[in-house]
Amino acid sequence: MALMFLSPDDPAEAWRDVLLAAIPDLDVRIWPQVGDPTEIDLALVWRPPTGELARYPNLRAILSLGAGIDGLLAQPGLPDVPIARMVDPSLTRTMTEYVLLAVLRHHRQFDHYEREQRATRWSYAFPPQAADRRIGILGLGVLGGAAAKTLSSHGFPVAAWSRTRKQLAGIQSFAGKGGLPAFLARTDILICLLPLTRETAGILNAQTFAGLPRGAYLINVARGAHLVEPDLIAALDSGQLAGATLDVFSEEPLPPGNPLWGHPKVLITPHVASYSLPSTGAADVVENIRRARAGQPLLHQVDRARGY
Ligand code: NDP
Ligand code: OXD
Repeated sequence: MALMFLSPDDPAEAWRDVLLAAIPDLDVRIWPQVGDPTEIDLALVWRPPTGELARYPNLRAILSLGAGIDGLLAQPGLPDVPIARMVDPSLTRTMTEYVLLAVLRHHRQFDHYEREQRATRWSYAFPPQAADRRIGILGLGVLGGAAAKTLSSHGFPVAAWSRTRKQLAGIQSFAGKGGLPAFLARTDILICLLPLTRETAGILNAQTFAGLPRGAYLINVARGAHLVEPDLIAALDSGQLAGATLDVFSEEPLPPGNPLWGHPKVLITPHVASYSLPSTGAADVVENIRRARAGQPLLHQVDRARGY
């Protein structure tokens, strides 16, 4: 049996080499050179072409190269086999770096100074204290949890909203639909690190923005479909939101005509907030290859009914 590697974005040869270093007799086939589809029992994938996974009748498991598996679950004909998502120290570290950078850029008013420089204006603004800037993170999983701890260690009051209540030292926990209004009301910088599911799609909308204090800031690093773009533009233009850092979009690449590109209060990055590396991500993938072939539950196995 063989493992198929399929990703338009990840380094195929580097992944093959780290997997072979751990399992020398692993048969790794890099898509589209996969040979006989009936010989493929494992798929290590990111953004497969629509319907592609339905071509492999003997799949035992799908190992995602991404942490978010919403795209996989939306695939037509997706085989009914266990799916594991990516959990990788590099993915977590780079997400934490991105979130910290985006928070500090707004907190220390670099977004304001970037605009002022373009207008050739020397405009001193009194620097705020971290203790006075309340951070709120939607999603307190692997990535939200790491970001919460780092931001808290920088002196920001941090709260997080999740499906189930959490106990994390120094982090205020809010849970469920009922906990959302109080969480939003105490949040000056809102960071979205939720998985995209039926429950969370469109959560960054006019009602959510209205629940934040006036002048709050948004950082969306989860999925584009969490955000209702016209509601964001209206909130920015009315002053309800002071600005936004956006890494993910409903349509990627973001089309040239999208009004977000030219909005003076928006910083856009091209879905680069975090990335996994073969050197650090391989350990759990190797363990999952072993588990899948032994018929054992996978590490980081997705609950399909929950959607993450
Ligand atoms: P996890 O599965 O570890 O964490 C998800 C968190 O969201 C959990 O705390 C969960 O609550 C919470 N959650 C899920 N559904 C709801 C809901 N309906 N209401 C409230 N809370 C909810 O995911 P990760 O932290 O690993 O990743 C989060 C997302 O980040 C990914 O799904 C992906 O979309 C995105 N991502 C973006 C990247 C980028 O480069 N921009 C890179 C990597 C990931 P509970 O703990 O109670 O289950
Ligand atoms: C992921 C991503 O989910 O890159 O890993 O968005």
